[in-house]
Amino acid sequence: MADAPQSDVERIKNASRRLRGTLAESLADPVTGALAEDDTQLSKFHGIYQQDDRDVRAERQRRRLEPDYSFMIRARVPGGVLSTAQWLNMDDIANRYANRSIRITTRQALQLHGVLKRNLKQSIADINSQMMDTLAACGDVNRNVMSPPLPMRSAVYQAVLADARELSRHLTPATRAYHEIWLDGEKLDVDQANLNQGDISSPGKSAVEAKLNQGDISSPREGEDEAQPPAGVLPRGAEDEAEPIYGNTYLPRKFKTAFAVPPQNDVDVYAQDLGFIAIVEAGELVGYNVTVGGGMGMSHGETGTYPRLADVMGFVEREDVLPVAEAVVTTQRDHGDRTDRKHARLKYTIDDRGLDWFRREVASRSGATIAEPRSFEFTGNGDVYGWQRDEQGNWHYTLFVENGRVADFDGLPLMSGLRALARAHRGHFRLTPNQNLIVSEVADGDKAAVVELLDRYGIANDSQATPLRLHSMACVAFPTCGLAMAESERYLPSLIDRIDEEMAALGLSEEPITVRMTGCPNGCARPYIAEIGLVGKGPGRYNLYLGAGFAGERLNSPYRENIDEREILAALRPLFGSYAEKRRSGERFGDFLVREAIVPEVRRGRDFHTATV
Ligand code: SRM
Ligand code: SF4
Repeated sequence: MADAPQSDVERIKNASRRLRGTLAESLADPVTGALAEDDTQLSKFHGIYQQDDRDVRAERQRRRLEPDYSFMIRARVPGGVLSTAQWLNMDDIANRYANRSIRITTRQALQLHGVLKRNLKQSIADINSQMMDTLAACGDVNRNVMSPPLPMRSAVYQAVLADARELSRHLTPATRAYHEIWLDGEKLDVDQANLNQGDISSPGKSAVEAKLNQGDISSPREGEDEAQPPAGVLPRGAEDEAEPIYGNTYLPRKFKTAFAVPPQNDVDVYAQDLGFIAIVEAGELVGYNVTVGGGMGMSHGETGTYPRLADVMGFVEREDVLPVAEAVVTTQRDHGDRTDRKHARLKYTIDDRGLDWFRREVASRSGATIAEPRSFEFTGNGDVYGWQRDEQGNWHYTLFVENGRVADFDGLPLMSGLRALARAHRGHFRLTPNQNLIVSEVADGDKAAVVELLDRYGIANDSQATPLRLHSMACVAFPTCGLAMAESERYLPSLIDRIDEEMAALGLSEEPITVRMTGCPNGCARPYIAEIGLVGKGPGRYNLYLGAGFAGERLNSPYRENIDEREILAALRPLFGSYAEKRRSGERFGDFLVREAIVPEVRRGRDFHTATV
């Protein structure tokens, strides 16, 4: 491995002059709807993926036409909290330049699909105009930092969100390439604007946030000198372009971070490269248990690749979050495998070198004390739907958005409904890691108006969906994802109809079971920690994985390979039957399958392909 040549992406990064490459020239080239090949790798660091419509790929090939190129844009939303003005802005861009839909992702971010090359620059500039960016939404860097979306214990959630945003800012690449290429050199410090948003748990707005909601981010805050740029907007050329954390070639691979507040593991912290589990004692956030080395991606038939749950590395004080995170990142930067991208994630670095070695390295780089982990317990990894009231008395409504797709569907004007809500609502929107949306910080006096809008548009559909559907997720897959082997977002809803029928026949309709589907083994909907995981193998065919823990604390296990819908239902039917008959009180489906030795208990990624009952 030491002598193996570095992967081609390393060459591209190294030669890119801090992620510039020839992106500007590629954008200006009118002859093709695509970017130059090397630039398709670099554009990811800017939050942009080149794609082509897979539904028409073969037909265009037959007619000797260029593929139907367009771009996916991913906007970062650290902690998933965005202002209603930011939502309205994304809605506007989606309708002007994209495919008239917004995709809420499994990492609390937003995606637009179908943007043509000629509209890319304007779309990115428009996103930034509301102090949101797309930098580092993809690429070999730290991605959108997740934080629990539902702020029930407001003070703790507020503190955790602040830490998540601070870390997001700390790990944002320093290159000016993004601002040069997309914003004509203007440097907007979006992360700082996020930090400036102040106490977002309160329906009373901070000065900056009120301006964001008015769409007026360029006017100074109260008491600020008119001649000075407002906080969050730095003057041109003010920074040094060194990449002190990432260096010239950034990380060997993507890197993901999340903060969790037990008992809800709604961010799926064990699936992250780096996680912070809040430890709350006597109502105070005292620090975090740090987790390292989680990841989902694998390749069919390559047992050297596997999903892995993160290890709990130890407890750190709150003030050590940034140095510890930076040490984790730089250790991976220096020791991650740059020769083989299938072996380049932190999970393999840790499995190859050992957790003890990794802990020592992080402790010595950070100077922090990494103590024994403190105790905590997770009870679930989904969202809590409907109306919830936090400890400050504010209301939050979690809306079910099936597979994260916001559009105006036949009989379900979801996009229009959310637009109307965004115009009327005085708090925030929050995106959940389970692809849903929370209308957040609704004051008592405003609740009736929100209820009226939800009813008028008929979008409060969580009461009509079964718990199974409410605990389901599907990745995007066809027609946009270049890696899809089978349908996912477009197929799971109808498969759930069938599974619902099976469960209803056995009196299981009220059972929440986590079910997640992806169109390929990369694992974008985190299928290997679902009680029922379905992973695309080929058109209409899936591998079936069973038996993960309901709180995302245990992996599932391969159960059937390469099966179609009829075979999926045939495999599940008898298992539901014995679950209905033999389950213990309160026993979850995944736990039942493990107790009955139908599938093995799998906690270590290395055992994923080989464990037996
Ligand atoms: Fe993902 C690649 C969509 C969350 C693991 N993912 C892709 C790409 C960009 C395909 C590509 O490389 O060409 C997909 C674009 C599809 C499209 O048309 O939009 C894509 N991933 C998504 C999203 C939109 C799925 C969704 O339905 O929400 C999620 C965006 C999250 C975000 O806002 O940043 C998304 N991807 C995930 C997750 C879940 C998570 O992060 O918690 C995972 C598993 C966790 C992990 O990283 O291990 C995930 N995506 C991958 C992988 C496999 C990585 C690996 O280690 O092997 C790839 C492929 C790759 O990187 O080579 C991938
Ligand atoms: Fe595409 Fe595979 Fe991710 Fe689904 S899991 S979005 S098919 S890369």
